[in-house]
Amino acid sequence: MGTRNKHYLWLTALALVGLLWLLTCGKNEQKAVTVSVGGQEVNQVIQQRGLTAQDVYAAVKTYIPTGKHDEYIMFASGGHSGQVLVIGVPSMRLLKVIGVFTPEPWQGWGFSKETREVLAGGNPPGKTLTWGDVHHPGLSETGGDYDGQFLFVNDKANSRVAVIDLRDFETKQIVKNPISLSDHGGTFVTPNTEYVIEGGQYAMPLNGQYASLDQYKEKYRGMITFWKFDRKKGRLVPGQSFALELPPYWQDLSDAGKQVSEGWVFLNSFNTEMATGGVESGNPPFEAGASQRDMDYLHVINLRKAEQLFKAGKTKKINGFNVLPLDVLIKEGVLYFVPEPKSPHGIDVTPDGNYLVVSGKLDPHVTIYNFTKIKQAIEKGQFKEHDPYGVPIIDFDTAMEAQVEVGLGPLHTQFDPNGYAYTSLFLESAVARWTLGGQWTSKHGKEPWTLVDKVSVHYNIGHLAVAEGDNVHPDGKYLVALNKWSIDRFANVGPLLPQNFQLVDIASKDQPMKLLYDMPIGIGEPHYAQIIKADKIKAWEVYPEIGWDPSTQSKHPKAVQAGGEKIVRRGKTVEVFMTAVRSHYTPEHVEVKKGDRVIWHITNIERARDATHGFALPYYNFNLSIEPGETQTIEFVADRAGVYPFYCTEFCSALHLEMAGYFLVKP
Ligand code: CUK
Ligand code: CUA
Repeated sequence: MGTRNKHYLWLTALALVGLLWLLTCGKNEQKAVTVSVGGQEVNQVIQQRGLTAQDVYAAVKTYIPTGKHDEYIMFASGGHSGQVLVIGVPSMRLLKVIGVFTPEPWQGWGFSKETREVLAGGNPPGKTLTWGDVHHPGLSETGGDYDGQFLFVNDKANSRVAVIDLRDFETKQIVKNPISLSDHGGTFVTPNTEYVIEGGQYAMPLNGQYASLDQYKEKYRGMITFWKFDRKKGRLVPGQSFALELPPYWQDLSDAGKQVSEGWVFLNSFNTEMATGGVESGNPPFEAGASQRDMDYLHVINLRKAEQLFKAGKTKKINGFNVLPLDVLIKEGVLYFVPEPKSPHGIDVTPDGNYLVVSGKLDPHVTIYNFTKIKQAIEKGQFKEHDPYGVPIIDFDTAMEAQVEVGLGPLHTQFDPNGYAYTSLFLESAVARWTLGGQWTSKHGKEPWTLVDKVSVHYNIGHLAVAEGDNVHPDGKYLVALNKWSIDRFANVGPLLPQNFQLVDIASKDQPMKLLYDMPIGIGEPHYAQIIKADKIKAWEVYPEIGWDPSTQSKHPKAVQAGGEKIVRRGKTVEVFMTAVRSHYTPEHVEVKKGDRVIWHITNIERARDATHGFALPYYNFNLSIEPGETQTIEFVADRAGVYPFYCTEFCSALHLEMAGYFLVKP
């Protein structure tokens, strides 16, 4: 260790001494203090562990003492696990994994009748899907800021959208997009969550029929879907939702306009070459074929106008879903293009709504478009040319406000309250901090549109998330880099490595960004995350009343109170009304005949926080998690005679092992 470092170490140690003195001694008692805990001096620990001043700073910034809570909650995509990860920030402690597209036994997700029905809502006709590829969690917003009520996520693999209610952190609805098998530009919400946006990705015939790749330009199409959200019911309403038919470019990320651009939606694209691949037949592979042109198209969509046209009946039905045809979009002035350079990826609207930041994966710049200029060009009908389908194209130089050279492989951008933008640099494994122009310039007195700082991350960052960093009022303070590779960051766990979420300190507007913490993610491939102030979430501690059905957020018709338990036989159907409380089920014996249909409701009649009971039934493949107040149902045919001990899977009390019973099936 160099003298300089030693010097810092001493300064930090002194600061710690001061801090501990303040904490332990109060204001008036002037006792002599040695900074020691349990007989060991803090300095010694620092020295023994070989920590630098920076390490100590990072530790002190992120450590949350036992019993204390994080300031922020991060909702991260669980990638192809199909789930959502809930993480405390700045501690980076995993708080929960929410079952969404994939059955999850600990939560009983996809085992009870109620949760199976939610999962089945996302099945295409005739198929049962048991996984999803979660890309973009989108929190519900009011006035362009997160309101803590709902979370939406998309499944890129099958074009589905799920709704999670943040009163109990459970998935309430999954909808299957009827006209597509692949999405990406979702989920993002309009500033008051009137619509949840699901943009498509890989073009295909929207009616789901076969068409050969020779007919790509005529028969294949892209799409963007606007799912109407009924906040009171907490559900997407398919009948009030509609899609736009788009040219068969591969649409990518999207974002909703806000403030000045509210009512507009932006969507970028790649493969405007309309390459169809086929490397095995001597064609250029997609990666080359889709990157030939210098420019792709930013799609500028007038959502208000599209909504009017939908309400005026200008849609046609494809697979029973409302779709505004491409020719209508062009004729009525719903869709415009602006060229975007070099395989664009992210599109992010600045907090004031006036600038659109687009990254080019193969361009070291971010390009900033000015919405007001785009709107003026549209109003004046200033179009340089049209694409092969007739969509008007606004001139690049007319729409462009600035370009900032940020580094290699820029992907996604978020914002803080100090007038900075943060862009992830995939190829460079770094985060770039740069100054926003416009109304933001005045706040920091620096030149607008310039790079000011960079921090290395490890490695190959995809998205980044700043606390409330895509809101009208960003919070800043922390940034999480969602890194795709971790290589040497953690103990070797074999060839499949965890990914790495890295926490970065961005609190000071004058100091450089500082890396604080590494969190290995051993599930899925997380793409995007959003970070919300923890106090905005008003989750229940227990369900509001005994006999609650979370799938409807109301009283379950088959719930019973203590004393109301019964077994009712009707012909070959046996219906069980059971309660669970520490430490027994009532009844403890359930006997049926082979071939009976069994409908079995279990109500947890506890009111104590955390008094969850499980319910495992062997052979028949059930596990439930029944939280305090909850009622859950299993339904099956007792198709094999025998004796099946059932038991509680949550260690709920000292006599938890005794919380069991026998299910007997008579031959
Ligand atoms: S995408 Cu993964 S790094 Cu699906 Cu938002 Cu850009
Ligand atoms: Cu109930 Cu263990």
